[in-house]
Amino acid sequence: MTNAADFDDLVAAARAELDDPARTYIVGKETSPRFELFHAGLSMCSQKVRAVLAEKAIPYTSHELVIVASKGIWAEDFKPAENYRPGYVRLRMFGGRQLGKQYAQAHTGNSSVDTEGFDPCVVPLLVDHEERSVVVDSKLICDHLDNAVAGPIKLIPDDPTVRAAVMAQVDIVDRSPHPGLLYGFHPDDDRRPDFIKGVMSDVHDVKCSSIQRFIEDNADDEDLAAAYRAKIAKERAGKALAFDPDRQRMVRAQAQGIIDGLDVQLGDTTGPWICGTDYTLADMLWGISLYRFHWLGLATMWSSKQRVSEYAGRVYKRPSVWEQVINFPSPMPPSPHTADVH
Ligand SMILES: N[C@@H](CCC(=O)N[C@@H](CS)C(=O)NCC(=O)O)C(=O)O
Repeated sequence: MTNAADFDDLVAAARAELDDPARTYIVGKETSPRFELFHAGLSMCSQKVRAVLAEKAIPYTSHELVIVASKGIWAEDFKPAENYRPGYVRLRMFGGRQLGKQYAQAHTGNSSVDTEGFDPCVVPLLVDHEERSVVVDSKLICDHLDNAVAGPIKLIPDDPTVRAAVMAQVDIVDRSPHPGLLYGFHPDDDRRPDFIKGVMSDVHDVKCSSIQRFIEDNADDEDLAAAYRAKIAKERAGKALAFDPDRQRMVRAQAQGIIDGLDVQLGDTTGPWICGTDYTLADMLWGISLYRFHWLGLATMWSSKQRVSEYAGRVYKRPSVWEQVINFPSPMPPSPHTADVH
């Protein structure tokens, strides 16, 4: 698409489908910001982007989406998740063309575009009105924002050696099995907050039936239907992973391996941050990742690792992480496991 009016129409169509105008607001002092973010309070990938925007003091239009079907939790009537609506998915498909990736259809437990492919039905999504572009993956959005706006801090250093070290850590977090842990029913040690266990018991089926309805309602749009069909395949694979005891044990072991690796890396750094004396995107993403593990009851993975424990304390306290993740106004549902984070 090259036509400016078409671009604006595509963005407007995604906006028009959102249920509640109160969940759209401007962050910062500008009346017509360059950036527009479709995101969700509890989404880890959205948390990464919000923290970058906050760290760099970038104004933006914020659309907070409800990414779980309502079923009487968010509203009286059934409402399909807002990230499945056709206008939003078309906007993602437009942004996704730049990735040159197949749609994700399997599920290994992580949601990295690099290893899993492109999911056309998720948040976050960034619109850059100056470049008239749409960026659809949190790692790419963080990079895009860091390059586009100088701001008070450069989160991805220019020096090629340091940059490579930072991006290696970013990739570890990007490929961590957070969805596998959030959605997964561990057979012996399911520590997730009760609210989450309840939501996850039938979430895959609810997602698939919502999407099936959108396929039927948009039968004339084959590209859209193909995107939806891929999402259904991915969610079916996700359900198989969530309820498979052996694979859940493997996902947990993989997470423990990641924490063990972090501990080694912390032993090697000149500190106080993961790649030396400067705070970078790597520290921000580790803060968000460790807090998610913590919230899921998995701070046990570093209970005997003092370095990780102290590092977690440091990265949680960074104002961008504290305000955009831990204390965000529409927060992750409460967890008994984070009572020690204050
Ligand atoms: N690689 C993508 C993954 C995005 C993703 O999986 N988003 C999740 C929340 S963190 C989502 O929107 N899930 C809703 C769904 O699958 O229905 C990114 O980093 O942006």
